[in-house]
Amino acid sequence: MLYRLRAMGLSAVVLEAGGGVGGTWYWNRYPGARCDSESYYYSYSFSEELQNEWTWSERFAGSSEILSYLNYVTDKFSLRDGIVFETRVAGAEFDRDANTWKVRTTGGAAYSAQFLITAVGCLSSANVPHIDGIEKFAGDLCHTASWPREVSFRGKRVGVIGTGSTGIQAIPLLARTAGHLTVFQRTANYSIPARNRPLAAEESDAIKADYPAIRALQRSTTNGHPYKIRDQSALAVSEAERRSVYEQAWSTGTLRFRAAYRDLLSDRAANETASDFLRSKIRQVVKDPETAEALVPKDHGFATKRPPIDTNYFETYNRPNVTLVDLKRSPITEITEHGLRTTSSEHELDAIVFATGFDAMTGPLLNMDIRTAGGASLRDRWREGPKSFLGLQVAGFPNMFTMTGPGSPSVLVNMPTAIEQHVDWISDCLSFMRARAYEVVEASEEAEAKWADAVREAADRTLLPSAASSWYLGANIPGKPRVFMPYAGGFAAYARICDDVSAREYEGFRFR
Ligand code: NA7
Repeated sequence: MLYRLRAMGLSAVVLEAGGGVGGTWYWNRYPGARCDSESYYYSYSFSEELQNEWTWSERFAGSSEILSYLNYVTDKFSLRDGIVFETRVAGAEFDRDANTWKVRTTGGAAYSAQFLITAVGCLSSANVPHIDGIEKFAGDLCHTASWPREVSFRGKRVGVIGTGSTGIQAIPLLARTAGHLTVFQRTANYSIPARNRPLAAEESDAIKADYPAIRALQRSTTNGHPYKIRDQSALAVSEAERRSVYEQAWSTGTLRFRAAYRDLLSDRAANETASDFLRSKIRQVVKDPETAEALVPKDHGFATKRPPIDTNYFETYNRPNVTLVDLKRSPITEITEHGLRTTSSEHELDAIVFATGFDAMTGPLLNMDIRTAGGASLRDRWREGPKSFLGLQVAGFPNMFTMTGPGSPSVLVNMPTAIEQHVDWISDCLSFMRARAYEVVEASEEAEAKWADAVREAADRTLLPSAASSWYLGANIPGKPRVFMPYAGGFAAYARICDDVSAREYEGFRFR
């Protein structure tokens, strides 16, 4: 966004809480942190030169390589001097007389700007559960989303709480060095092997040569990935054929498994065929039948929650130094000075790792205490759940754009693709305003209400709202309203809607 604003001749300042660039990849440095989309398209497309000169070393880049890439991008486009690091926003309020946003930071600094563009990420507000006695624990406590720079669990008794994408990436690596690893699992999860491997020079060259087609394909698909979902129902083929398709998808690995059939996320019976296949894989891999059964997800269908990909996750439970505790059977009651207690047992631990996820999508925005003219807060406005027009603007909050905000496809899409589409759209809107000498843009309440219906209807056409414990629904945070937050109508369809809105001179927005 900064690059684009500068290219338009606008001055902009980026306030960044971290001590360096990278966002997610700056904070999430836990062992095994790696992108779940393939590196060559989990990258920017806005500069052909950039995508041709950067070479990824692995099919799935690890966090340190992604961080190097993001630093490289920052320096290549001379963006560092536009970023104020270690600066956290404490509050922002719109001044209707001056048509400016006044922003306060936790360090006491103040900024004013005509536009406030939030680029705070969807998964950046860590969820540390309230567990009785947490303050008494004498060992190391850490959350994967703010991993300490210097920490070693070598030989220690380590407990991990959480088996989402993060836990599933970290657990195999933590198990290699821990004396003993105890995994505390609330909801069993599906996972597909990542099949990560180094990218050979010829493969990278071939990808680079094919970039125009890859990018065009990404922009035409549901999830912003460069492959199409098979246009066939899982129920239209014989069991043997389906099994062979799933075996093939299993050996290819990656999130591409979701593309095996077109109705995996819209038809319960179709979904069940994939879910059953994946359950059978867990039972095959995990040797102890009781552990295997506890690891088999039974309460939700495959990919109705964000599906993780892994390297040796289920295999890790065959190690003698790894134990699974099923919190569905015996929930945590308290943390003690020396460990963790459940309703059925006590576990002595030297370290507890919270892989407990995030207050997704709304958390990072609401933490900033954003208020419109007159003092009404976004928190009050969103008490019943987030509402926005296109996930880009909130009625009553003029000149504020929410990049990858709730109501946009965001987390259902390869993130850089979603981000770049928003950067383009916001830049075009600012150019439109400049050409017409408008100072203020604000989504109308009618447009916002209609979009809220569209977001709900899109989700209801899928099985996504059926996963009761999903963070897409806010279900992981006690007291959070249960509203399906991202737009599930697909990336390409969403981008078309945004383009139509701008082509009709930003219908649904008011300017002055
Ligand atoms: P997730 O996917 O939200 O996973 C968090 C895990 O922590 C999940 O298994 C939760 O169980 C568990 N959890 C959360 N709170 C508790 C409490 N109080 N007690 C026990 N267990 C708990 O976060 P991740 O960081 O793994 O992944 C986030 C996204 O990052 C991922 O989807 C990708 O987009 C990248 P639950 O399932 O809620 O029962």
